[in-house]
Amino acid sequence: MNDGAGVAAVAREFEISGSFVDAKPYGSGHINDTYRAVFDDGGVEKHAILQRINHNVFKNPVILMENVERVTAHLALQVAGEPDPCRRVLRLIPARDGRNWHVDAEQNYWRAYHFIEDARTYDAALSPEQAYQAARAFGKFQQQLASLPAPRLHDTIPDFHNTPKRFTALERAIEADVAGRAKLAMAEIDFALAHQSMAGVLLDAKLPERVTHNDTKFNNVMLDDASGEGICVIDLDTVMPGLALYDFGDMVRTTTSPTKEDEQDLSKIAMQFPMFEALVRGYISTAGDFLTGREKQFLAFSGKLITFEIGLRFLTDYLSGDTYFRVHREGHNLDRCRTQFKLVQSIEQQEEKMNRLVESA
Ligand code: ADP
Ligand code: GN1
Ligand code: MG
Repeated sequence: MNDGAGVAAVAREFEISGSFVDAKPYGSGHINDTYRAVFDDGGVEKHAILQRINHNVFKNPVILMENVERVTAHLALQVAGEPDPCRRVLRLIPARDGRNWHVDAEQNYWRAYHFIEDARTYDAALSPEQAYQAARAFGKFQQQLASLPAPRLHDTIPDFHNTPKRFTALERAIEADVAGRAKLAMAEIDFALAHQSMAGVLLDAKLPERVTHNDTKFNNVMLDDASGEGICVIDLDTVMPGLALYDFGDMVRTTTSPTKEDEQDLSKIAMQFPMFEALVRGYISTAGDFLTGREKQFLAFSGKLITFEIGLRFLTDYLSGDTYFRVHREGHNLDRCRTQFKLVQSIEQQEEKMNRLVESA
């Protein structure tokens, strides 16, 4: 559907100077379609990010874009005094009609961002220093958005991190077994059912609502090529009211194990303690001032819970015939579920030690 010609036509709808050269799929996200577009501006090569918003997942792209507009404008004010401010926040490129998005003939919603040069994302963390930088950046992001003026942001996906509801969705998928795959996932189904009791813990803990990112995968923060600093938090579709621990938990999920999320060799999956230690240090360095003692108590647990929750979601999608997450091979969502559940086990084995570290941080 989004062939080269289609993307070229979309690119021309945005206020980007120069002539369009090409656009290639970019990044490894599971939901939206992201392209890196190249333009020739009087002999100078320029880049932009073009994204088609997945409206099966984000039912209301207009309220989503309202959130993104408010969040990026607020962040821009916060970074104004810092060096190189333009690379520290996503900047929307307006469409030619003045709005910050474009709707194509097939009712797809598109947006464009200025390209952040000389920085990149990684699908897995290469060192504790990278983990530290990512956690510092996500903590700073939460701290900067603590002063976002009212009104409350829209919930772009209601109950996004409601683990008990995710659990119920899995139970329904097991029952329906529409793709006839339950027999291929018995061990994973058993694991999920045996861990049900942890699902409601964070919701029951009466923790403060904050503005959170909600998708703090390690590859949603850009690290500066020269300094290694976590320079810009990206992928803002799920920024909405949430718990700070959803964000910390997803950092643990995506940063502490040495492989990508879809690794098939499960012997490689483990929670590496030095990575966790770096995450705690990085996160506390920027979020420490506003986090309550009670939130801190759940830092290690949140890693286990969010890893479990995303595992539930991968398993649910596998059983439902892969309708939500983009897949690239047979059994892809089952592979992803397996890495999550293996990591949950690894966290369980080290949880006491992780809690001791948090207490002393
Ligand atoms: P997805 O929903 O597909 O994960 P992202 O917004 O995370 O979408 O973008 C996908 C990838 O594109 C990112 O991992 C990052 O490498 C790159 N990217 C996104 N925004 C920018 C930007 N403004 N400048 C440079 N690269 C970007
Ligand atoms: C999706 O869009 P992407 O790839 O950053 C998903 C997250 C999951 C993640 C698992 C809107 O994130 O919630 O944690 O995949 N995003 C949405 O890799 O569902
Ligand atoms: Mg992303």
